[in-house]
Amino acid sequence: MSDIASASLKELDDIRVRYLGRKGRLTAVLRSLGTLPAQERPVVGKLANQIRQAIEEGLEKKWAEERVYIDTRLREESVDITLPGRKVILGKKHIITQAIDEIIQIFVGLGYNMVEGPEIETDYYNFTALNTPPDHPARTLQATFYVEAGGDSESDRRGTLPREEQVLLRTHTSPVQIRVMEKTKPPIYVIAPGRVYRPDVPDPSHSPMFHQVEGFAVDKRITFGDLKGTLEAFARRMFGSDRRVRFRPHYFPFTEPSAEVDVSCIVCGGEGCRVCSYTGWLEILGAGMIDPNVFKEVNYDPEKVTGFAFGMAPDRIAMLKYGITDIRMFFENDLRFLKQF
Ligand code: 2NL
Repeated sequence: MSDIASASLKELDDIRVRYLGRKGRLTAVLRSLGTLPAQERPVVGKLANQIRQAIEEGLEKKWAEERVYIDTRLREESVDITLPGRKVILGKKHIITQAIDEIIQIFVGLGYNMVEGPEIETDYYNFTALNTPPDHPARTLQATFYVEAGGDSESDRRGTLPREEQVLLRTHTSPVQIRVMEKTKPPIYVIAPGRVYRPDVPDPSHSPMFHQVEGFAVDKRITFGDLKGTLEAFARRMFGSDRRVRFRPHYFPFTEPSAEVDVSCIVCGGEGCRVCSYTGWLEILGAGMIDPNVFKEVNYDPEKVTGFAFGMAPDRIAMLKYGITDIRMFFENDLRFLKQF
């Protein structure tokens, strides 16, 4: 009995069963009290009761210690199942990528193929092949980032490369279309998305890098009517089934005739609002019939094939769609802004 204080709970319980259980030794002693001589009964009875008390007290103490231990563990190791779960932060596509994907999907649905090309181009693909005259303002240092430049005159100190070999950052994705035409025969239905660069001072409507999605179709007997129908179908899928499109005469070196294309305002539907400057129309595209000089550059016979081409800036489309008033917000990578889309 001396080791009761240091016994484990299991040992104590074994002791309890051994002595106090139904078949326990102390139980047997207590039961047999009646058989003992009268003068021994109180002595044995008292001793038996002391032993029972010692075992019971020891057990009670151990149980109390055990309860403290269990309570502590429960408290320290418990999980608060009422707490909200940890949020899994999923990334998402940049708003401009979403806009580009949407545009591509619409044209893929019309049978176009998506093609990409280099962002670093030569003068030939970016300008010359696109019927851009040597003295066109788009070729100046104010309008094009040159990587490796030539230049023939004293006043035009860009370097020593022949003009068409000058290396530049593409100012539109049209050179992709030239590369496609060089390699393939009509019929061609291609959509070319990507980054383009122009040395503009950043302001709410200008960024030195922005995006373009250009499309073009070359086939037998493609007409301006095909261009109108295609862009109307695009505008309705992109902006809503009741949209209208309007073509205004314009000029591009690479198309003739050329047009700027407006869509009825995607905010007010044409009623007139702040976004459309109360005109009811938004300019979203440039387009036209591919100039015969462009076809000659890629050895297509302009007597046998015709085609249309169009270009748009998904940055501008996303701005109009979401009422964003500063293009620079797209490229500042402030997650508080980007997370909204
Ligand atoms: C705009 C205008 C345009 C084209 C791009 C093109 C390409 C080839 C031949 C002829 Cl290979 N044209 N592209 C034509 C008209 C307009 O883009 O406002 N873009 C944002």
